[in-house]
Amino acid sequence: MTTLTPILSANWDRPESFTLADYRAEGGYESLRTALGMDPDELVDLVKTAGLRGRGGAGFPTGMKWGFLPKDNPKPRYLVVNADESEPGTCKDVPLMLANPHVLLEGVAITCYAIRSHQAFIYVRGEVLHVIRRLRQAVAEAYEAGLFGTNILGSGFDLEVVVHAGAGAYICGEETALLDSLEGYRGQPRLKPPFPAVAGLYASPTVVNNVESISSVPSIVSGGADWFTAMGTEKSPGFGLFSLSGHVSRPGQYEAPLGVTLRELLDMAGGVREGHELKFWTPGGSSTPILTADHLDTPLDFEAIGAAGSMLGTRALQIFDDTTCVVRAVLRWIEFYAHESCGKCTPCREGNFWMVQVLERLEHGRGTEADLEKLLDICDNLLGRSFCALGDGATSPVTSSISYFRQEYIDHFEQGGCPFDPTKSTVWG
Ligand code: L3W
Ligand code: SF4
Repeated sequence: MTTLTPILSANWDRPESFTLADYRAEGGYESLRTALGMDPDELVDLVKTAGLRGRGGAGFPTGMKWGFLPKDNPKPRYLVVNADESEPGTCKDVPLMLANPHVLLEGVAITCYAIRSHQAFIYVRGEVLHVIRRLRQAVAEAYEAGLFGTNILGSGFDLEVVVHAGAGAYICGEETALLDSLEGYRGQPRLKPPFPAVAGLYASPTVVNNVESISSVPSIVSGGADWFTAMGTEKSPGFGLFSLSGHVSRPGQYEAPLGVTLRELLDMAGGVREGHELKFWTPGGSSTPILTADHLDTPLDFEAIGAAGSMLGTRALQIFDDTTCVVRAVLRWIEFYAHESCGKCTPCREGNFWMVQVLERLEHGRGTEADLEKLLDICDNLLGRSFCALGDGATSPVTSSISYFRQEYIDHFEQGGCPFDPTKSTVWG
């Protein structure tokens, strides 16, 4: 494995890392200067060649998405940064924006120039007021230094950037719900197609990219496509932030090339908490099917994790040890989806509500074998029949946990209650 990381998190331990002065002292905004001297299409090609894949969960090729913007549409083009990080376990964009807001802002400027947009919005999850303040401060610094506004760095390129605070709804991380919310409407997913690239914000061509995707762009401009593809795997090139949480000795962000394994990440993080064994984990938040200790050596790239029956998602690795009741963990996740369901479509609105009722029954030892079939039946009516990915995602913990831990569900009703002592597990007590 090539070890060129850390990149995005390289300066996080410096006390002033979030300031423009500190960022520039390390060569910050030089990639923007380079980019402004290039042809915009050349930049799109560079990101395509590098093979950067969206870091928000779906892994869609970033350069290809930029290339989808119609050439003959006279409407203004927009860049919208999805900073509505809310997927359970996902906690990479917030520390990135806090510690290194300027790498995101430099990425915003380069991306806007590449896609010929003069207006960018950064849509931030409403609860993280400290991040919103930090970003607004960084944006003000960039305007003052002539990095945003008119005639950026004397190039003739103009760009306005707005930091917008959401109102705290998980569904607004779905790109079209986010656009509705940004336009001032209640955030609910739109029918796709048309994709935002064709008709997005104010029905204009819009690129929606995750914070980490955009923050990776400056290093691709300075390092080049070959440098980027030297990391990771052929189909999942580059590096990423891996967020380890739960029953791990040193939880936090670990930056590594894609294709790193959980075993290698746990080595960096001091292992599963002392005296305990790994029981199950999520590769990319609760919307990705759980995996077990059998998958410790599965490369964390889009293909290998897919072949193992899950998804790379947001690389939110939630670690659960042998003290955790899987039924209780799944119940907590489904309570979240039921709460966050926007209610637009029946399978998700009703399905998640009923899954909570059944899971509660099972967790408290009042379930039956038929309840397991009922859960799987509800999932069958959700997966592929929901309007957006929230409904699909909610089935992941249910179906995967029944597949790996069916006997544990059965133990609950055979023993008339949860066989685990909740005081022994530090996750969700
Ligand atoms: C133009 C086409 N554009 C696809 C674009 C599309 C979007 C991107 C990916 O869900 C996943 C979900 C969660 N012309 C296009 C096109 N695009 N075809 O490509 O689209 P898609 O539909 O594959 O995924 P999505 O709707 O963006 C995202 C999973 O990520 N996830 C979610 C995490 C949540 C957060 C958060 O906390 N905010 O990140 C975690 O696993 O389940 O599968 O831009 O427009 N022909
Ligand atoms: Fe709303 Fe759920 Fe339907 Fe998505 S799947 S549109 S969140 S009700």
